[in-house]
Amino acid sequence: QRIEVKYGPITPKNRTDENMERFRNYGLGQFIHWGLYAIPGNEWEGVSARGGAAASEWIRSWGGATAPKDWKNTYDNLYKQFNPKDFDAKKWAKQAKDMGARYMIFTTKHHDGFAMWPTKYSDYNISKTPYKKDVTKEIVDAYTAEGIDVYLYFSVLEWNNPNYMGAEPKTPEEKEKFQKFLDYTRNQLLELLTNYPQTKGLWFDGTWDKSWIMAYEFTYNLEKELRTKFPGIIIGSRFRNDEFGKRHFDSNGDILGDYEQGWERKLPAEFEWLDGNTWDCVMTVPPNGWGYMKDWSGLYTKTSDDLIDMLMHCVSMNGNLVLNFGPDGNGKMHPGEDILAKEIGEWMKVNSEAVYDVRHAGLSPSKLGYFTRKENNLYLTVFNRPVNNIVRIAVPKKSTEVPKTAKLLVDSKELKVVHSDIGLDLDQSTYYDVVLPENFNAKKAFVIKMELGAPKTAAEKLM
Ligand code: H79
Repeated sequence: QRIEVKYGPITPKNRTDENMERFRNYGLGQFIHWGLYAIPGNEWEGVSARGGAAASEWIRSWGGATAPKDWKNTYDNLYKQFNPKDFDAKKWAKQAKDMGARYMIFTTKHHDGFAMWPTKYSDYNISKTPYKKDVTKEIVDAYTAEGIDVYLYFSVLEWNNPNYMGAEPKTPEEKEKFQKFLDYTRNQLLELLTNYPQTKGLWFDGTWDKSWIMAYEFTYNLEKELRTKFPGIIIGSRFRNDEFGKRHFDSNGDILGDYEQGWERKLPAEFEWLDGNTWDCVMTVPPNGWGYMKDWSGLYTKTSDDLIDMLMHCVSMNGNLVLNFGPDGNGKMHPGEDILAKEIGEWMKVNSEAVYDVRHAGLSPSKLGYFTRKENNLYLTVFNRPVNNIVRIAVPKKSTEVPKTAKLLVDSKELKVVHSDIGLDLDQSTYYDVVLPENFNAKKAFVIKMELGAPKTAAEKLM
């Protein structure tokens, strides 16, 4: 039973315009968390502040055992040291391109409130650093030149803004202050989209406080204004809530915005959970650190195998994987990130056909890996190679399309496909066996590309 929602969705659940189709086709993206937190890199005076237990970009909030007494003040003055001598946006963009990323998200302003662009609306911005130059512009231009679509990350909440409060503003003074903060937020967003017209969309964060939740009328109008002034802009579900305080989805369960932003360091176990919504998953390399961490020792950092598995998990369910990088205070990626970018890029060079422009295949999940589909091509990215090197594909008995041919993306050699109707009536399936080459011994996940066609032999026909 639906209820009346006044501040519900502004755009339809699944926009079909070109921008949204592009979003659904990206497959792989890159997140970049870069800000003042890159300078400490999760440490104070060379001592790891809190190991891997807390996110490095939150160091201003949690301080840690080795923090100086007045660490918040120390932090708020870090901008005087921001002078990234190794920063080369073109190098980052080239690396992202070689990795296979088709979009990127850049932290224009994280919770510390520091603007990585020369905003007119606050002095706490990049132009006041020794570096002075507009890093956001350098990044937007360099990535756009590589053909990588740019999205801007924007934290609404700010830890050190005197006009910001987390609680609901109650007194007239509080209301006036918070209204100033709302106007400031609006100004900054309009400024960003005006300064960087190549921007394809916004990735919002820090919108969970009561003050913002209660500003539903303001945020509703702001979303409308952004869409009117910047047609085609893509806005995630973390931006706002309805008048009943429901975030991401309104009180009727309808998505607020163009893509679901709930998949932060987590993945849906089942396709059905997504309810047909567009989505992306943003993922860290360390367990939970988005900004630069000098010291990765003692932490499990994801391998390229882990990340490729997550990538295929996402795209097999119509989502994108956005892999986070946290460059250091000088503008260099972590050496571990350089290695991952290279390994993923090498894998993508061979296998990106199974990643780009694909959709959920509609088959039962395979224990061997992930299915993706594009037109009449079915891809199985195999992570669990069968001991007998026979890859068994289950197809519904009533299916009007079955695998006709198969090859490996790695060498394009034709593989034998055998209809093996083993007589097991497990789930109304019949089976097709793809026979891998003798002594096949891949050390990485590999992709089998199958062409689908109508079943033709008697045995293949409906039973
Ligand atoms: O930028 C990265 C993180 O710093 C940021 N999002 C990614 C992309 C992030 N900020 N916070 N979090 C992630 C998790 C926040 C959790 C909490 Fe809360 C905020 C716990 C209490 C306040 C939100 C509101 C979750 C529970 C209540």
